[in-house]
Parts: sequence; structure tokens; C-alpha cells
Amino acid sequence: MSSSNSLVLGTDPGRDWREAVSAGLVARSEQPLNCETPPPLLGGDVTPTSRFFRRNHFLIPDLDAGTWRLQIGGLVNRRLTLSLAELRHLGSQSLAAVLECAGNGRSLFSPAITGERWDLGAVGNATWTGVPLADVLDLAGVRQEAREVIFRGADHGRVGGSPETIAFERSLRIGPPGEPCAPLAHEALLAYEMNGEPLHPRHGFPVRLIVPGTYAVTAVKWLTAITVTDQPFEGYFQTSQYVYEWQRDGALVREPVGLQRVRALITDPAAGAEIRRAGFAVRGIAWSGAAPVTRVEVSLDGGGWQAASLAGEPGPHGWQCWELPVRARGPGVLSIRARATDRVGRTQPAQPQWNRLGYGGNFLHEVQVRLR
Ligand SMILES: Nc1nc2c(c(=O)[nH]1)N[C@H]1C(S)=C(S)[C@@H](COP(=O)(O)O)O[C@H]1N2
Ligand SMILES: [Mo]
Repeated sequence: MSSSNSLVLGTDPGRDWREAVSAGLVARSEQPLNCETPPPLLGGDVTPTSRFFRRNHFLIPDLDAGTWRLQIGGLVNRRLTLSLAELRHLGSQSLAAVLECAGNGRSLFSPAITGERWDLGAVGNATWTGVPLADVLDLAGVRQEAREVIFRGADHGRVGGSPETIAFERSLRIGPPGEPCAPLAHEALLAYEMNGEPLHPRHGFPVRLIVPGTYAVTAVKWLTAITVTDQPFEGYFQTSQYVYEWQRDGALVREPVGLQRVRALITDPAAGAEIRRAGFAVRGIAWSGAAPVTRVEVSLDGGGWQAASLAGEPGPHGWQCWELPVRARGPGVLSIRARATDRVGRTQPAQPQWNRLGYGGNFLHEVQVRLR
């Protein structure tokens, strides 16, 4: 029996808040709990769970591993009800994947946007272990006419002034049987571990969805039901939020957020650091949902872009660590900027396109330091 079955943790908002602050996170709201990781704490391959950003729309549900069940139904040949032990028996695959909130960087848009005022730290990289979604769907037998799969979390609350309570729900497209799954769904994992331990209650215990390369709204926490359907899902978090909304050729265009946009962050030196040596290293992380990052460049004081070296083996969906030794002479303020490019040639724009809800803001990260 897995050790997670004996893990019964209450969720105490005050304690969650204090833990976040003592881990060095910047808290944006206490209830629901929303906090981000300052870039200097993001350096390194994997983000420790204690420092991983937290993004919740409702209060964190307190689920008991012993009584929790995952229901799989809708357009399937066999409805399934799985306990945690049964789900774990279905498989154990691990991958590193970046979770980034689509609203990361929102506070940098101008004109300003309402919504959680994320700076650049609503992102983390973790190792996720779980059962491939495709295996569970195969077990249930997806019917010919199925087109989408809806994932429901145990958390719920009111949104947009409505008196009704809704659950956190999202859907993924799937291909007709016999065709490969839609590209986003085919690598998805029903994850029960994060960084080698049972999921923490605030990160979705006992099971969450992970869809590598996509903005983290897809990563439904506290999963309780998976429903296969032939209809487009139009839930609040699918069609009212997490959509790019902009004017194009005089018309209002709405598109769901999807792949994470390419981005580099500077993790070292920290903004405002005092540097006493002429030679020092600039380090950071970079990721892209479309393809692995193949180039990171750094510009000092607006000068030419210099290529950084890429370190380690992040895997297809983990973030890429990078480093560049530089020399700069003081005294004075030095501006350091970083820019990433991925294998399919996507790179960071000078100014991301403003959109009403403030998603996909992959601004170039600039850090200013003081040279002594
Ligand atoms: N059930 C549920 N799943 C959820 C959310 C939520 O509020 N409820 N928030 C989503 C969003 S918008 C983000 S950015 C990620 C944050 O995951 P984390 O808190 O583990 O960092 O979870 C996603 N999954
Ligand atoms: Mo998010």
C-alpha cells in the first residue's frame, strides 16, 4: 500500500500562507492561496516543492486518499471507478515538465490589466510521476464519436458574480479513435507524485493532470472525474477565462491559451545585486511549449546579443539552464537582458501583444545590478 494513503493533511489557509512566505515566495492573495517564486529562487534544474508557485481559484480541498475515487465516464465502453492504489497500479512514468501560469508577467502589460498581478515567478519545473492518460482512456474504451475529455477538480466556488457554485473544470481535445490523440493530449499524465513524493495537498493531492508544454491551467488538481464527450466544453475556465482576446482586422478574436510561449529568466544575479568583480556569470532558465530551447542570448546595457551556453539535459519539457560569463566595468548600473529561441524558431518579442485578460506575457527579462 502506498505511503500516500496514510497522509491526511488538513488545509489551513493561515499555515499555507506562512509556509509560502517563509520559503521566500511572494504572496499575491491568501484566500485563495496565490503566490509566486522570485526568479533568484528558480535557479537550478528542478524547483523544490516548498518553493513552487501556487495558483488557486478556490479554497484547497482536503481529500482523503482512502476514500478518494476517480470516476471515468461519458462516451466510453466501460465506466471506471478507480481508487488511488488501483490508479497507481496502472503505471508509473516520470517526466520533468514546466508549469507556467498563463498570467505570468501580467503586471508588466501596459495599459494595466485586472487579475492576479503576477510578476515573473508564476512558474516552476518539477518531476511528475503518474499514469499516461492515454492508458486510462484505453482501459475505459473511448467511443468513436468522442472529441473532448473534461477533467473535474474537487474544488469549487462562485465566479463572475453568479450565485451558482461551479467546480474547476477544463477539457482537452482528443482525436477520433485510430488517429493519434490531439498533440496536447497524447503526452498527458495523471500524476500522483511531484519531485518523487506524493503530490502535496496544495498541488493537487492525490492526483492531477499534467499536459506537458501547455499553460498550467490545463493541469487540473484534485482530480475526481474524467468525462468523455462529443460536444465542445464551454465551462467558465475554458471559454470565459484563459482565452487571448484581441482585436484583429477590426474584429474581436478569442483564442484559448495553449502552448507556453518561449521565455528566458535571469536567476543570477538578482535584481539590485551589488557586484564587486569585473568578471561574473549570468545564469538563468528558459523554456518553450512548442519545442526545446536551442538558444539563449544575453545583452548588457542594450549592446549586442551574446550566446549563453546551455547546461544539462532537461528532457523535452523541462526547462533549460543556461550560463554566460561576462565582464563589465563599474562603477554604475548595468542592465542585463536575456532572450530565448526554441528549435522551431520561436523567440521573445520586444513587446508581447496586449490582450484583455493579460495572458502569454513573455516579456524579455531585464535585471539591473550595481557594479562597484
Ligand atoms: N482544481 C484546480 N486545478 C487547477 C487550478 C485550480 O484553481 N483548481 N488552477 C490552475 C492554474 S490557473 C494553474 S497556474 C496551476 C497552478 O498549479 P500549482 O498551484 O500546483 O502551481 O493549476 C491549475 N489547476
Ligand atoms: Mo494559471
